Amino acid sequence: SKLVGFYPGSFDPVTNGHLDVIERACKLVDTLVVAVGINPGKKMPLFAHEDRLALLEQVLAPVGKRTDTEFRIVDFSGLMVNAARENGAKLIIRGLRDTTDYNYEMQMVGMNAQMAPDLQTVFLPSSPPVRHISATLVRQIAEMGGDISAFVPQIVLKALKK
Ligand code: COD
Repeated sequence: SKLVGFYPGSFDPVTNGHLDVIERACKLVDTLVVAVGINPGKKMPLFAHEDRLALLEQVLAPVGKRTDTEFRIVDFSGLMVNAARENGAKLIIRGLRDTTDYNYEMQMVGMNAQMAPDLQTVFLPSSPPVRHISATLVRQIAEMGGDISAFVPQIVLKALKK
């Protein structure tokens, strides 16, 4: 049977760090569902929800052509475990950069495991060249007029200029 992975995030905006996780997740699953959710802790979005979905579609189109993995880009509100199940996923994929991520992710994985013992979380460690990239800091730099070209795909830069 086909293995479906669920990669949830805010993707505000999609960064080269997210892309790295996606490229490597492709090697593990037959279908990768990239899911734009709502992080109740993040209150000042740079891009609207629908723009984030559109940007992901554009960024992932060339990746989809290079791999056998099928991509689905979806949005969700509510719990990630419910959204993962609704999309037929057995695996939740998360990236791991540092101990801040680790502490936060270990809490989530623990709570999610009790709510949804049918799902497993897989952590993909950051590749060194993108390990420092954070969408939160990218948002700050962009809002203050700084250059974010080293941190995000070209398409995001173009969208930001508009
Ligand atoms: N390298 C590797 N991984 C990275 C990098 C990088 N440079 N940058 C980001 N990542 C990883 C993150 O570690 C994360 O795994 C993923 O990419 C997405 O990151 P973000 O920042 O876009 O998204 P988050 O972490 O804010 O997640 C938002 C969600 C909407 C997924 C989350 O808040 C959520 O699930 N909310 C719904 C309610 C819920 O279920 N909460 C959990 C209850 S236990």
